[in-house]
Amino acid sequence: MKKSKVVAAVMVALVGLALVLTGVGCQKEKKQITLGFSQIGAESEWRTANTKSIEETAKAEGIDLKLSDAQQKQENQIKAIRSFIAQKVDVIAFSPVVETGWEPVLREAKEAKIPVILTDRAVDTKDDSLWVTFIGSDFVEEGRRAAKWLVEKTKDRTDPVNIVELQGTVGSAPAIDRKKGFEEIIKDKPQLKILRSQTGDFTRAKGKEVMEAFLKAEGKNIHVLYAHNDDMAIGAIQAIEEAGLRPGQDILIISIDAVKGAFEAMMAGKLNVTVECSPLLGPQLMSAVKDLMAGKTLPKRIVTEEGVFPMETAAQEFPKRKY
Ligand code: GYE
Repeated sequence: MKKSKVVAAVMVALVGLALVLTGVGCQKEKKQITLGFSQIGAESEWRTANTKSIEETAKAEGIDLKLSDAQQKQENQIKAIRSFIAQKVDVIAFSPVVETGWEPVLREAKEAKIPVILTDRAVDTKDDSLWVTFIGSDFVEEGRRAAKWLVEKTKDRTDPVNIVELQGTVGSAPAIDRKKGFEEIIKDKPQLKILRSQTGDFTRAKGKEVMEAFLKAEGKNIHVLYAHNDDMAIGAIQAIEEAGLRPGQDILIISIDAVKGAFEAMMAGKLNVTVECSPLLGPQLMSAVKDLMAGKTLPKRIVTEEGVFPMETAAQEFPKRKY
C-alpha cells in the first residue's frame, strides 16, 4: 500500500472512531433519569389524584419513577429516602407528612450529592440548602380564602356564628397553614368564633368520628364547619345527617381541595364551598426534574394556581374537573 493510502485509511479510521465516541457521549447524555418519590399515603381523594398525576407524567416523560407509599408515617418516608440514596437515584422528591424532623436524612442526601425536591408540603428546616425547590400550593392563602367566603356569607349577621374546625394531620404544613390563614381573617370579626378544633387526620372516617363528638358536645350550637379537606367534610356530612340535621343548611360547610366528591356534595346541596388545591403536580415536578438534570437553576418556590368554587357553580364546573 502506498504511503498516501495508509494515511487516508488512518484518517478514515480516526474519523470513524471520533463518530463512535461522540455517539457514545450522546447516549450517555440521554441516559434515563431515575426519580425516587416518597408519597405520604392514600388518605384522601386528593392524594390518590396526586399519585396518579405523578405516575402518569413520569411515564409520559420517560422518567424511571421509584414510588414508595409511607402509609402516613414519617419513619417510613425516612426509610424510603435512605433507600433512594443507597440506590443512587438521580433526584429525590417527596411530600413530607409533617414539617419537622427531616434534617438528618436531608443532610445524608446532600452528602450523597442527590438533589431533593419538595412537592405539595413544605418542611421546617433552618438550612434551606437541604432542598432545591418546593412545588405546591399556598396553604395560608387557602385558609384565608375559606374565611373570606364565610365573612361575606355572614356579613349581615350580628348574632354569634359558631364554628367547629376539622384540622388536617397534626404537624403537617397544610393543617398548620390552613388554620393560620383562616384565623388571620376572622380575628377581627368578633361574631365569628371557633368553638372547637380537632384533627381528623385528613380522612373521611376520622372526619365523621370527630364531627360526631362535636355534635354530641355542642348540639345545635354549631353553625359552621370548616374542614381542612373535602374528605373530612364528606365524613362530617354523614355525621350531621345521622344527627338529624341538614348539612349545607343547618350547618354551613366550607372545605378545601375541590375534588370530585366535593362537587357531588355541593350539587346535592350538602357542602357550601370548596377552595381549590390542585393535586396535579406531576407535570411541574417532572419538568423541574428535567431542568435540574440539564443543569438549570430552579426557583426556590413554584406556586400552583387555584380558584374557589361556591355551591352555585358546582353543576357547571363538575364536568370540567380532572380530579
Ligand atoms: O389537602 C389533603 C391531603 O397536602 C395539600 O393532603 C395536601 C393535603 C390535601 O390528604 O386532602
